[in-house]
Amino acid sequence: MKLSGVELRRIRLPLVSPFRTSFATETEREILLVRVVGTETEGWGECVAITEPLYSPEYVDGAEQVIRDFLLPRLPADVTAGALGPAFAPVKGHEMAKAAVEMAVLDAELRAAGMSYATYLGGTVARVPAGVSVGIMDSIPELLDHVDRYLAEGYARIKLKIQPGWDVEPVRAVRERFGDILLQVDANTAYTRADARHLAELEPFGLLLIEQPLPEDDLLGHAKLASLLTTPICLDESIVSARAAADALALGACSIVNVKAGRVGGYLEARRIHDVSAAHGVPVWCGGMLETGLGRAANLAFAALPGCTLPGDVSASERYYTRDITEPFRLVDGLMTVPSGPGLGVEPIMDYLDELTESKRFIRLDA
Ligand code: OSB
Ligand code: MG
Repeated sequence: MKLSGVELRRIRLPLVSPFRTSFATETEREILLVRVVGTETEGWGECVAITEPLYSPEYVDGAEQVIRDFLLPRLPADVTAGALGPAFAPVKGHEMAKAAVEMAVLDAELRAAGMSYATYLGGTVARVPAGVSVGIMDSIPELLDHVDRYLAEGYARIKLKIQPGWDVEPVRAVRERFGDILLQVDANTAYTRADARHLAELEPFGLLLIEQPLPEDDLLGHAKLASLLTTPICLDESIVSARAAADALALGACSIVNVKAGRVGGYLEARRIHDVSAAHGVPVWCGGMLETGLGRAANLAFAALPGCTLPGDVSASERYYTRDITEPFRLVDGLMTVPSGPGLGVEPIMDYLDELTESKRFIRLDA
């Protein structure tokens, strides 16, 4: 596939309510979109990097610069998504920047071939159950109200964001009020090895998993914690590649993997993590980064893979945005529909996208 150019577009989209984690409170998303333009086809990518480097070292301005200055000059003249791994390998890290370019190239390639993302990745189902990630709140009654509403909407599992001072009591309150629901927690690295005894206080609540309690580079700490607890440890931030996933599994640092294509350099590497986990008999699930309908479409395709045996953070558009940039994804009978059209199977609504756009530049590749 020959590309004539790439558009880098920045949009700003308010969230329906602030999303608070142990590392930040997000009230809006500043999003970098990548549009690749070929002779017969176009493709869209969404970068999951957030405004500040608080979840991982990447951030949206940095990702834009890396794409412009270091990734686009390395695009092969005849490009396929499969060729990007080797082409981008000399650039260390910056998986979110690489993933955004790959997502757009793969979309263009699959649109030209008339194949959906789900078919390409190996999805086996047309609909997937959805979980929802619930931020830290000011009070337990407020949390219970949110969880109540999400359960009424049909979400199949609830994930509570936790941090020191907001962990055992909110989990207890949700368990007591809602009984035997699928419940898990995510600490986004907020604890240390010294908190093992405290984290063990979560054991009586029958959680599906504890996600990323310790710093991302503390695989051994996670392995030690996993040997103390019966609640499974799931890793998110630590899993930056298929090799990191294989190492984490070999070490016993986790027994469940959260896969975010954006965090690992793209959907091809995400697929490899799925495969290596499946080979170990380890369940994976599709994580989320508050994506718009574009990233959501690709995540749903990933969530349709057979190894994704736990509900993912693939919630409906309205959980995040009053108005999404694509036709909204809806939760129907507790399920989200996996797009089946060519490529992502969705497109941005261009008038609305233009209204949200803060900057846009087109980089010609044939010049
Ligand atoms: O750790 O999974 C996370 C959002 C932003 C950054 C990190 C995380 C999250 C979420 C939201 O938990 C998941 C979603 O998109 O619904
Ligand atoms: Mg997480």
